Amino acid sequence: MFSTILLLTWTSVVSAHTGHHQEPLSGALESVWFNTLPGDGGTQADSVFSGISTFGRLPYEPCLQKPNVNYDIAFIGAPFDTGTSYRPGARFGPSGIRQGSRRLNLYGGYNVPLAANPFNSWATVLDCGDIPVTSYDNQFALTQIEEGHYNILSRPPATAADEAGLSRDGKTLPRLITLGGDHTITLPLLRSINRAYGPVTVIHFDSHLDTWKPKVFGGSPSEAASINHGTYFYHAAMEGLLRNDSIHAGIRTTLSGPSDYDNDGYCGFEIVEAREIDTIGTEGIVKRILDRVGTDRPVYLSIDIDTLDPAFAPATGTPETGGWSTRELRTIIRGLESLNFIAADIVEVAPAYDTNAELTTMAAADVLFEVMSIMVKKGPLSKATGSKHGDTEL
Ligand SMILES: *[C@@H]1O[C@H](CO)[C@@H](O)[C@H](O)[C@H]1NC(C)=O
Ligand SMILES: [Mn+2]
Repeated sequence: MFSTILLLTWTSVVSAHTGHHQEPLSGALESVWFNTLPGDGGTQADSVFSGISTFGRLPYEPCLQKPNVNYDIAFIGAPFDTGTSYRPGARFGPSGIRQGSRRLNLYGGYNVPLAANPFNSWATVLDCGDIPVTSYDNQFALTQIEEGHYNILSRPPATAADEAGLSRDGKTLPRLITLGGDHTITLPLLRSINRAYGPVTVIHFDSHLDTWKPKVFGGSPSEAASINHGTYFYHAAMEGLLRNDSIHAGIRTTLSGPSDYDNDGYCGFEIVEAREIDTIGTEGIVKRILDRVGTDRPVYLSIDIDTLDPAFAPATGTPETGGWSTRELRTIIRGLESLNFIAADIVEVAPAYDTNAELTTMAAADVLFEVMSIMVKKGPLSKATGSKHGDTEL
């Protein structure tokens, strides 16, 4: 078999060089370099372990440089980590998650429990690369992230929906999934979302509250310092970006004192503790979230990888023991498929602390596989809105 291919190749090269005939180059050579062997990555010219990484080996477009590129779901990186309190390194999160996601669609990417294939559906899904982010000026970096995200958010989606009506001005928009970055990035992401949708309900998976007042978390020597990965939700609440029906899940952090929980409620959150899973199980956690968040409104999903126990995701900024397994978090996310997720992020993946087996980046990629699957399953966004158009349209 191999010798036949080599012989054909050699023959073609010789023919081309000697000029005996004009065209056989493409056919014979392409059969060698164009890799279509089953399990080797399907339609692409390189194997699942070779080539340049994009999320799930999705097509890459530098969307910020190409205003006419359209998509239904876009992955976008925000490599920012200068808002961290403990271990830095999440600026390498986007590239690490892409590396950990290579094998997602090795055999096609069909999601068995959800009975959906997010790689082969109605949706155009792209990797838009990273938003340029300075590491020298946090305030400017947050502006870069907001404007970059809003540019990619505010285009018409690739797949026209039957009826518009979800965003503030009646437009239908694509869904964005942002790869962080430390959790500070969620503030500029919510500012961008607010420009399109107004205040949104947030489902926040994390071991930490992240609603701390600046004076509690990091002090406030300056306005720039007051915005960090433990305070961004406090700022988001004060700026009116959150609806007062948001929810955290996976919480198990120590506190400055019980008043942290009062402040958290004021900021608009209810709390599901990580340890509740011991008594109510994954089904109970899903029910707690669904009871809080109705199916009729736009929901933003923010996932800190430290929701997972460090046994499953050690490579993160502020690890906390006593967390959920990757299986449990994936099950809980699949349980939320009835909700209208307009956008999502995954943050605090700091690959430098990972195991050689890339446990954390793999976990982040697989969690996002569930997120993109439920987004695809829900259909185009305007059809997915409950209150105006009704779930029956699905
Ligand atoms: C949000 O709702 C909670 C009770 O559900 C309330 O205690 C809190 O004050 C509210 N926050 C704001 C900003 O209105
Ligand atoms: Mn956290």
